[in-house]
Amino acid sequence: MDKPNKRILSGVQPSGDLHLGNYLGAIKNFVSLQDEYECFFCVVDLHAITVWQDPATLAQKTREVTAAFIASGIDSKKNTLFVQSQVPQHSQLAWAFSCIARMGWLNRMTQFKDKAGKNSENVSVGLYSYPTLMAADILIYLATHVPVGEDQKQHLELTRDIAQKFNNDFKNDLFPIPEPLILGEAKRVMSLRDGTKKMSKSDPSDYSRIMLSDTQDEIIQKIKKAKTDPLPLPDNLVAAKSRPEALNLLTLYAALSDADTETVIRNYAGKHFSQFKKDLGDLASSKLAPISLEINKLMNDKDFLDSIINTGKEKAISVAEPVLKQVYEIIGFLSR
Ligand code: AQP
Repeated sequence: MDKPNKRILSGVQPSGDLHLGNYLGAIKNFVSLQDEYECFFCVVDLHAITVWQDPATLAQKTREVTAAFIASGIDSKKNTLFVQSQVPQHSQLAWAFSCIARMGWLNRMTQFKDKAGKNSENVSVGLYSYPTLMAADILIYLATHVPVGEDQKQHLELTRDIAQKFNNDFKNDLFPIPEPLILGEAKRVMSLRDGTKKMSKSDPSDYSRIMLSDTQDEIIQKIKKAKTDPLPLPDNLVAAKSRPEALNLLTLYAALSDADTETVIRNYAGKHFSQFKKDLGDLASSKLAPISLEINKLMNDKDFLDSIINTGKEKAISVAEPVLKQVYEIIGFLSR
């Protein structure tokens, strides 16, 4: 089997409205990688059901994430765009990996602790074992690189551990040890209501996040109302780092304008938040408006979206199936 040396896999959950963190931490970076890498981008609906999803909404959100990929500039012809549950090899490999991963490894996952909180007896088994499915998502394509936001770094380390243990246990070198690609200025976009909390789909406050579906006015209003402190803007990065809300907004400005955060800090040093928020609101709304418009257009053409999803499924299966076959042989399952 030919081993790729520059192949990417990454995914986004259809678990709610996509927000600026998903865009700047993931989708925008996917766009910049498509010329250099062979890319597989998936809508990870199997991950989404680790928490309750309304069936009708799930189908709609699955198409919406696909539309967001395309609207943000991902070329559906050049890359493989697909829906995770349509490629059964992910789940099949995930089972094998759940027998490779150790309980102690999963017990260390901070995202599970954050998401389960005090409710850990009552959350789904899937929420706990999710990182083994993520490892399968990546390794079923022998992906060498994984673009993720900083929040997913620990899960990728677990993927590397699983790949290594599989290779060692079965004395082979099938799986690459994938590298994270943590790109862009906005590696961890924080909530607009609390600069110490990640911007997230599941935050109960709509004002904590900017959604790709927000109107220009909503974006401007949300930035205007974003939590800040009473001081003028900081004049250096060290000072900004001790003010999480200020740093978050400055980082957003940098990421949206393709500048670095230190340049933005220099340009706004000592100025008032009112002027800066106006500029950031205008910038964010002008960057996101064309994407939101295109998503709406694509969502009105279900047949087109479904044809892309269908082509992606065929392409994904043609790569995943031979890898699964080899895994089964290595493990010692009878050939099918
Ligand atoms: N706040 C963020 N900053 C930077 N990157 C982020 N990502 C998510 N939030 C941020 C990146 O977006 C990609 C897709 O994420 P996901 O939707 O699959 O899962 P998630 O990280 O669990 O996203 P949410 O919004 O926090 O969802 P909920 O609230 O449902 O858990 C990933 O590459 C992620 O790093």
